[in-house]
Amino acid sequence: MPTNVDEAVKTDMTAEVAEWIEAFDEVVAQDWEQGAALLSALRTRAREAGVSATGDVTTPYHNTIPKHDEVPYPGDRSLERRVEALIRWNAMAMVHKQNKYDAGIGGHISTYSSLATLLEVGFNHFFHAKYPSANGEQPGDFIYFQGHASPGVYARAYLEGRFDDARLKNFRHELRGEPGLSSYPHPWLMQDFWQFPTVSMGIGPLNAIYQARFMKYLENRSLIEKTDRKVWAFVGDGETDEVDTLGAISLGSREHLDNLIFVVNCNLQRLDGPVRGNKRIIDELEGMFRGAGWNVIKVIWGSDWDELFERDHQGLLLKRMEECVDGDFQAYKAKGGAYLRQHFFGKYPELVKLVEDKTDEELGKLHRGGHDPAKIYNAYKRALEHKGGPTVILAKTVKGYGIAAAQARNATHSEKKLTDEGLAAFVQRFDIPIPEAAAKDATFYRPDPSDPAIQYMQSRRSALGGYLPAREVPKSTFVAPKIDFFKEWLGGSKGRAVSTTTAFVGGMLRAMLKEPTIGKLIVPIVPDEGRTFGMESVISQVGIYAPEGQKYTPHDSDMLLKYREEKSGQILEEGITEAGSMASFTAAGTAYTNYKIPMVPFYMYYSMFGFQRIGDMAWAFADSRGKGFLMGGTAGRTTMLGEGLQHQDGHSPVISGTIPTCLTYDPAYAFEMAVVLQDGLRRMYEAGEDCYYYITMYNEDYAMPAMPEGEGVREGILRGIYKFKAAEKTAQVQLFGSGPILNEAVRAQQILAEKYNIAADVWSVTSYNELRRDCLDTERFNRLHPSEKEKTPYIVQALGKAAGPIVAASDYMKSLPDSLSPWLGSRLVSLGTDGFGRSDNREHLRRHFEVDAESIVAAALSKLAREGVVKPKVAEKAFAELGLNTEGSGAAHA
Ligand SMILES: Cc1ncc(C[n+]2csc(CCOP(=O)(O)OP(=O)(O)O)c2C)c(N)n1
Ligand SMILES: [Mg+2]
Repeated sequence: MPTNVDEAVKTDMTAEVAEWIEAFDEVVAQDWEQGAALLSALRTRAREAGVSATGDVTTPYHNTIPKHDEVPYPGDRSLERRVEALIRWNAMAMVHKQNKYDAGIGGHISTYSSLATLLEVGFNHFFHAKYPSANGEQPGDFIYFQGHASPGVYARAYLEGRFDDARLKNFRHELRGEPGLSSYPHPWLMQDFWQFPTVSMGIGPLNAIYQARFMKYLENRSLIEKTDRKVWAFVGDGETDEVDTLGAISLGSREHLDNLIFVVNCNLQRLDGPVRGNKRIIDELEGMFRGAGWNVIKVIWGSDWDELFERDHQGLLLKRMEECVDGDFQAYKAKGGAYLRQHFFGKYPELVKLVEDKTDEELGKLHRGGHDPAKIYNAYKRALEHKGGPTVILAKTVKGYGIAAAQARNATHSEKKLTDEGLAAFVQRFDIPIPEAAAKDATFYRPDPSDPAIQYMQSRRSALGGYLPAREVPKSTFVAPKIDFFKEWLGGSKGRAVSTTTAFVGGMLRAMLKEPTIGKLIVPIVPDEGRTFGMESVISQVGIYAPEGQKYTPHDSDMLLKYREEKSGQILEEGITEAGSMASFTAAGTAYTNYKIPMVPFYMYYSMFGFQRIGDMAWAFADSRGKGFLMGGTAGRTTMLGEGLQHQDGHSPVISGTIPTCLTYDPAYAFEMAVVLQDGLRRMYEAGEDCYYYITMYNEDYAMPAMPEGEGVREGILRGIYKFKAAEKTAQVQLFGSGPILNEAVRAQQILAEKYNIAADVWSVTSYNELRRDCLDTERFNRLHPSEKEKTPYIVQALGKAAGPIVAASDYMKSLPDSLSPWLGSRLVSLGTDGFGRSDNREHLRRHFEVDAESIVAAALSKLAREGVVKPKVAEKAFAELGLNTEGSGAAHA
């Protein structure tokens, strides 16, 4: 029966509302959890009744877990405190000492000082190095550390006996002939230690989300056993400003990643100053994560505040906290207890009274939640127990914790050294048992292994399965398919016009997916571009990974090539996120070490939205020693027609060439691609090389020739060049072509012969980057060994006696062929696609960028004219015949 609100009350709801509030207050006074339940029931009711009531995205500024719900701390608090203090000392000493003797070498003190307890509770109670399983051991938890907290992680490994004093002394000294410690987590530099590069802000959290997702993918595809393993990501509060950090959090709840835990170290500061001086970062993050469906646990206040809260019956303490912004909180920690009393408690006489029994020193030491092991333990435990989605722990900490002169100061991030007094105070503050002289010298301190604190930390680690971080690579048992496996593509397309994309996606990829031994290891990744690459058949072949299966009947269910989503689907269809796709590529491409399964990712994407968009991720992939194939589709500035300036890629191989472990190939034909794929599988997975491939794929259809017979073709493809089509008589000119532009070179060869009686050889350059690397290696050898026989770079060997100018044309910038000019000298004329793209068809685009056959012919004649082989007038006449525009400033400026 609806209750009628009478007319008087309708015009003035004040009394009615007051009654409701009073009733609610009564419930809360009895039991605040009942209050929360009542409110939630009311909300549900309102929703059922169609009343839209906006819900709060933030909860009050106090700990999510009430005191009475806490479990007692299971560890030995005093031994843990001692271990933590020793780690703090050694971490600080490491940075201090290095900067004292090598000014400017850098490092960070304050980040770890805020993070120490958050990590230590994890190391002592949560971070498993292994999980036992029926079939032997399973990999443990994955920890993404805040990169610039690395000194603390090293200091712990030192106490554990994994590093000696000499190693610590080589922090940031990696080039001294003995092992050093890298500035930040770099698997490339410390391959037995670090697993995940994190220091480029945002990359760690993004990769962690996709790592957790990939873990479930492997479980759902029955490739690994399901265990309780977790992905922990320690993130800076300033770091959350990076779009990479928060941009993918909805994936966590969408795919129910309850194996994922973020811990945001909310020390309220970043490098320059406060993260949100005028607001509270914890509120902002709570809103974002709750909105995205995460379980949010706030750890704001330490246990010593509990008693104050209990005595504060009016809720004034919470009210006062909610009046403050982070700039205030920072000042309270920077300025100490007396200031806190005056400015925080001082606002209300009741609060002044509340703390009248405490000294200023005691007030100054009131802990924040992120420095209280009991609060942290309870938060971690809840996070572990939470099912159905990811958890974020927002832990309030103090930057520069315990470093008197630097604590909570804006400049603390950049502090590298302490004064003598600062060192002495540190030793006193954390009770480090070393004499004053050793303190002033920042001498490392590691008690004897029999010391109870060391024994304790060792026993905790052995109970949790060993040390972390640790990176292990099992011996490879992978057997790459032999080249015969690809023979269909070595033989050409028998006149049928196809693109290299179709040859790969519809052909080689599908064949690899069917291959009995490696098929299941292939991970096709695509960011909403599957149809562009003709992946429909692959989708119906192996399905799209969808942890909840397909809950709907797809509209195309009665068709042969249907959209198939399933729990054990193999394709990672990422939606429109190249950064997310790259994170999946990273999880898959490092599975050989992290999960001990050599997964082989093929990430197919729009090449323009590759390196220039996610370049930092591609760099971190290399650092991670990642393996796999980046397949840059719709490649080439003139081959990708129609789409124009933002879509036409003329520079990805230039950028990929900057990554030391990335091998770039620009194949013209299917057989070249097949040779590269086969060798890539062999090198990365069978021979265990830590490298990865970037291969361009084009959408221009043409007949794929068979692989030319003859020795050296395979080697040439892999090393970067081979003669594709020799002239009928001795060539006067050499034409280099790559990708579809090789066809233009072949056509130019014909025009030159038929119209101008000039013989030209045509070479396919599959990789300028590999050729250049070989040149550089050879050049270095020759430079450093002047008395030994000079070595010849491969490009020079391959050219042999081939004479005349070299006209090199590709669908990329001229700097690509130009990179060989030191070894080709004045012979080289580069044609490329410098400048912004345009919307038009290939014919017009290639003419505009001067990479079509006619432009190649003209370049050859022009160079021959300069060399006196043909008359300049002949060249000029040819330009007119070929219809070339010789005026204007060219595509580079257009
Ligand atoms: C992409 C990127 N931009 C800038 C930096 C430089 N940098 C290193 S640490 C830091 C501040 C980090 O603040 P926060 O995330 O709050 O971590 P805290 O040290 O406070 O724990 C900055 C700007 C970086 N490492 N990566
Ligand atoms: Mg911070």
